[in-house]
Parts: sequence; C-alpha cells; structure tokens
Amino acid sequence: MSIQSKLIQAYEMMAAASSVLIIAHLRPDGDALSSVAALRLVVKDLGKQTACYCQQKNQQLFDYLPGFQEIESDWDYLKSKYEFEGNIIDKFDLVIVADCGALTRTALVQEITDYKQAGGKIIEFDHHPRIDEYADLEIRYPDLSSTAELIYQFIIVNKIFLSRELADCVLTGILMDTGNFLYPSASNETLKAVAATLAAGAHYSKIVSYTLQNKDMAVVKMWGLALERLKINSRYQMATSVITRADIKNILGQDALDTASESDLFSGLSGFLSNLAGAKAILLLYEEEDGYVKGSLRSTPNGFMVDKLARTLGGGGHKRASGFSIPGHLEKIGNNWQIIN
Ligand SMILES: [Mn+2]
Repeated sequence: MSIQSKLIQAYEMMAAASSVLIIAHLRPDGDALSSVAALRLVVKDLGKQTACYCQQKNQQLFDYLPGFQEIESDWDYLKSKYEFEGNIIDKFDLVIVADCGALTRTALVQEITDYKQAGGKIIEFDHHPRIDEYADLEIRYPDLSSTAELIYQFIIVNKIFLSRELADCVLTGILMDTGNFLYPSASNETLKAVAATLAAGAHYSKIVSYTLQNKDMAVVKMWGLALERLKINSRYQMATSVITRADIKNILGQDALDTASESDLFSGLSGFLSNLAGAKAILLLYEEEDGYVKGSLRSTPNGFMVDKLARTLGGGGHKRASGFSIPGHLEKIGNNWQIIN
C-alpha cells in the first residue's frame, strides 16, 4: 500500500471512530509530544472525544504546544478522568500510537494486548525501525526525519487545514528530531514541510529559544566533562566519552534527574559530539539509575552507520543515531574506561 493510501485510510478510521486514545512513548521527547498534540487537534476537529497519554511526561519545555496540559502521564488518573475501569475498548474504539518502535515503549503492553484481543483497532505513525508488529494500520517510514514530518504528510494528503497551532506542532517535532536541521535525516522534503509550517505562521524563533537554546548551566558543565574525557580510537576512528552516575550527582546536585530530561540531556550531548572532525562515529556511555550503562551512538556526517553495532549489543534505532543499554557500571582502569558487569 502506498503512503498516500495509508494516510487516507488513517483519516477514514479516525472519522469512523467515536472516541480516540492517542499515545506516544514513555519519557516523551519533543517529537513524541508534538505528534500527540497534532493528532489530538485533528481528531478533535473531527468532533471526536480524545484522550492523550505518555508515561513519565515531564517536559515543561514544550508546554506551549496546544493541548499540552491534556496529555496525561498517570494511567489510573486517565481512567478515572474518562470514566472507565477495565479494557480500553470500554471507552475508546480507536487507539493511535505515535513515535514508538516497540510496544513496550507505550508502557501499556497489557492494556493494548487486551484491547486488541477485544477487537480494538490501532493505527501507528512512526519513523523508527519496527520492533513489534501490532498495529492494524502501520504507517512506518524510518527514512523520515521525525514522526512530525509524517504527520505533516498526513495533513497534506487529507487536505486538512494547516492551522498555526498544527504548524507549531509539526515544526517543533522536526526541529527537535533534526537538531535544528543539523542531522542528516533532514531531507529536502523535511525542509519543504518546514517551509509550509512557516508559511502557516509557525513560531520558529520562539520555538528554538524555548527548546534548543535553553541550555542551563548544569547541562553545559556536563558537556564540558564529556569533552574533557573524549578519546578517539585510532583503528576505528570512533570517539568515546563517559559520564558516571557520580558525575550526574555532582553536577546536577541530585542523584536522579527525571528520566525524561536525562534522556534529552544525553541525546543532545551525543548530537553535539557527532560534529567532531576526524571521527567516523561517536559513542557516549553513561550510567543509568538502575544499574545499566547506556550507550548512545551517532554517525558523523561522513562516518559509518551505527545501527548494526547497537543491535549487536541488544539495542536499536536509526542508521545514524542509535543506542543500547547493558547491565553493569563504568570503571576507570588505568587510562581506560570499562563496563564492568
Ligand atoms: Mn521521533
């Protein structure tokens, strides 16, 4: 099925539904939140009841997005707010999942499995490589810069009016997932979508200053430490750096930053390091709160693809931006850092 037919079918499914639940991945990033906010506007405009859910949503940076306050992060609260107790199907006859390659990333595995068994329909909008197949209509295009870009295509194909609010959502998602058009995933189609959002009145400079330019002191200090420890492996031309849990505690003054900000903090840092001349790829290792070491991999512009390495280590992601998580901790032995299990 072509992308156009899938996007048209998705809109028809939304129009035929009476009540729609929209979900993005846990610890949502800017693209996930923007995609949920955009889909919420579209579904509401069709006159449907909508509820939105992202577990561990803790990103006040994006509170300018339309309907941001309506995105719930507590599943029990959402159930009481929308007055249902058992199966999702008791309340919603369509579930839309955005920006989630794996079902586990919805943080609703059991609920969605039960919903599907009861005959519930699911649409998925995503740009991550597939991990699980569970949607009735899967609209997955890993070559796209962001889920927001896919939603822009959905808007155009279905001749939905690109309001200023929708344009702000699309622009935010694209900006965040391309690091202000810096990453190679930003194609000419991406920039055409961006041009259309600007023509529709999207607030480019406001969005950039709220999000990308809003780095606090602790974040910059963390970057400083990672730069200081940067090393290049001469054989593979891979640059590596490490951040331990103790560093996080020292710099941030607290042991655990909320996980959402933490994943954003380190993906911003990996994106920044990927500009390093002379390296083919970068690997940033940091200790997570739960006894795991997370590896964040990025290709440099003329570097090698990193997705295979991530998958070999049990992770996944895009060709040029991927990651993995392995049990253990970081230890400095002599001049080198090692992951000790
Ligand atoms: Mn995304």
